[in-house]
This record gives sequence, structure tokens and C-alpha cells, in this order.
Amino acid sequence: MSAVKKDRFAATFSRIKDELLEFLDIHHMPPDAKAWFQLNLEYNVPGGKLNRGLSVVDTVEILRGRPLEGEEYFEVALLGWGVELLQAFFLVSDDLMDSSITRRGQPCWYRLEHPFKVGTIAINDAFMLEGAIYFLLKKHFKGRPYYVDLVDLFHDMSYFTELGQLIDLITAPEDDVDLNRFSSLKHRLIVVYKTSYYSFYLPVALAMIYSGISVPKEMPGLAQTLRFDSVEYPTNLKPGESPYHVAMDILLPLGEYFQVQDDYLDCFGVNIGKVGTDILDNKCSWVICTALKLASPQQRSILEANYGRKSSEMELKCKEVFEQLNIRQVYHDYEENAYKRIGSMIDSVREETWGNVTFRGDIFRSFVAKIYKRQK
Ligand code: GPP
Ligand code: MG
Ligand code: MG
Ligand code: MG
Repeated sequence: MSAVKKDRFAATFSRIKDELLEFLDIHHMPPDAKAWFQLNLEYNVPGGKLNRGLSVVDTVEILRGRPLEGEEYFEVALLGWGVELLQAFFLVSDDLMDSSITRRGQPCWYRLEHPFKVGTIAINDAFMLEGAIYFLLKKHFKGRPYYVDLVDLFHDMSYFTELGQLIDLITAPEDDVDLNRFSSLKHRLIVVYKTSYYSFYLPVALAMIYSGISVPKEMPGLAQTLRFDSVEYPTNLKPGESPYHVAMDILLPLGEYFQVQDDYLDCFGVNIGKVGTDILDNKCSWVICTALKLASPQQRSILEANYGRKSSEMELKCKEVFEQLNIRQVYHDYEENAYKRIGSMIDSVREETWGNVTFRGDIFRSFVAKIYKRQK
């Protein structure tokens, strides 16, 4: 991905921030409140890879077959910042719930001591990051025919993510390790809900709504209940289904692959900008699910005794078993398979044109290019 594209997108953040802070001035908020919200925005929103936000811009450009300019670029970037604000809202909250230490190479927001001590005020800060999305949508899109579709989509994707986070958390109780809870199907259910919908489907669906691709009466995922309970990947598709259904069918497995990378890097990554906590946190991650399939009874009992305990020696014992089981190689094979499987789904996407926009497989190729073989 070109640095120029990222820089252009990143440069729009200052206007987004100014618009959000201006609202506090209008409401005569005291200077310390404004300084707090400003740091919340600066610390938590722009410092990541920005893939989700950029994807909205990339997708609109591919749909239109031309680069965006001026105010049109800004509007699409604003939708991208909506996804980045949603991500910031989730990450601030997730780090509290996961007792994480660092994020994007700096202390997690809730652990900040200077210039002020954040602590559990992070909960309110997370709510404000979420509120900022709807403030911006209202300011820029209220009155457009698709305004409600945008708002609805953000709401639906948030709710799905919260469902995913719920099962992530209750499958990982702090004081009750039971590896029988974990399975690859459980893992898929967790990751599709906690990651795929908001990280992959949301940016594309926003771009399609903005570009005027008509929204079906029943948006996918809400209309059909996808059943993540067999090795076969579920499908939304019926003949003649809308491009939103096609997009979801490709982007949910793509998001699953992305979260498998996240789980792998949590255990094996170096310099990923965060300290891995999945083993200590008793998480149903791809690494433990895969290890359990390969472990001998003896290796399993080592994992039973050491997984999910708040001790770095015990964490190391688990990692030793993972090395014996050659999980690194299993991961590399998984990655190649996922890449090919998703690539062939993309190859089978039929081009379809609505007025001046064309729905095509390239939309999804740009996503795959952003994440294939990623190291952080
Ligand atoms: C990633 O899980 C999932 C999220 C960040 C969604 C959180 C959802 C909420 C409703 C708060 P993770 O814990 O593996 O992410 P990371 O490794 O980045 O901490
Ligand atoms: Mg986490
Ligand atoms: Mg988490
Ligand atoms: Mg993780």
C-alpha cells in the first residue's frame, strides 16, 4: 500500500478533530475537558495502520474507477475515520477487559499516568469515541437519502462486535481454565463476530452505500442467520443476491484469516506494538485451538496445567509445547491455504455495473494485499 495514500488520508484527521472539539466549545465545556477529549482523540484514533479507514477510500475509488478529489475525498475519508473511531472505541475498551499493557507501541490508554491519570475514566472516553461517529455522520450526511443506512450499519456492526466480545470473554474466564471449552468452530464464531464484521464488511458496505449501490430490504447477516457450526463456511448467497451479500461472503472468511494472524502474532510476533496476553488471559485463540488438535495426551496435560495462569513462567511452558508442535509451520500452511481459498472466491466475483459504479473483485484484492503475510 502506498505511503502517499496513507499520508493523504492521515492528513484529513486534523479537520475531523477540529470539528469534534468545536462542539465542546459550542457547549462551553471547560478547558480541561477539551484538553482531555483532545488527547483521547490524538492518543487513540490516528496511531494505527489505518487499514480500515483507508479501505473505505480505496473501495469507493475502485467502484468509481477514478481517484477522489476535494470535498468528495473528504466525505469518504470521514466515513473511514468513522471506522477508525469505532476501532478506537473497541480497543480502549478491549485493553481494559484484556488487562493489556501496550497498544500501538505505547501504554494502553487506561494505564496512562501523564499528563493525567486515566484509569476507569477510559470507559467514558471509549463512549465518547463512539459518540463522535454519530456526531460526524449527522453533521455531514443528515438529509442525504442514505443517511439512515449509514447510521444503521454502524449500529449493527457495533452490536455484532459486542456479541463477539461477549463470547470471547466468557470463553476465557479468569479463574477457571477448561481447555474443553475451546474448539476451532468456537474460535470461528468468536472471531467472525468480534473482528470480521466491523473490520472488513463495514468499510466495504459503507463505500457501497455512499456510492449509491442500493441497499437490499434485508441487509445480509441480519436477514439470514449464518451458522458457524460446520467446517463448511456458511454462505449468504442465493442466486441473484445483492453485492452486499457477495461482499459479506468473501469478507467474513477474510476477517477470520486476519484474526488468526492477530492470534498468531500475539504469541509469536516481535515488535507488533503490543504485548501478547492471550495465554495469560486464557483466550480461545487460533494458537491453542490448533495446538489442542495436535497435542499428545502428555502435551495436553502440560497445557492444562499452564494455560490461562497469570505467570510468565507458565506462559513460557505453553510456548515450549507450541514450538514442539511446530505451530509456526502450521500457521504458514494455514496462511497459504487461506490466501488461495479466498483468492479463488474473489476470482469468481461477477462484475456488475450500476450507473457510474462497477462492483468488481478488485475491491477485495486490495484488502488481501493489505494483510497477506503481515508481521504486525
Ligand atoms: C480483537 O480482539 C477484537 C476487538 C478489538 C473487538 C473488541 C470489541 C469490543 C466490543 C470492545 P483482541 O483482544 O485479540 O485484540 P488485540 O489483540 O488487539 O487486543
Ligand atoms: Mg485484546
Ligand atoms: Mg480482546
Ligand atoms: Mg489479539
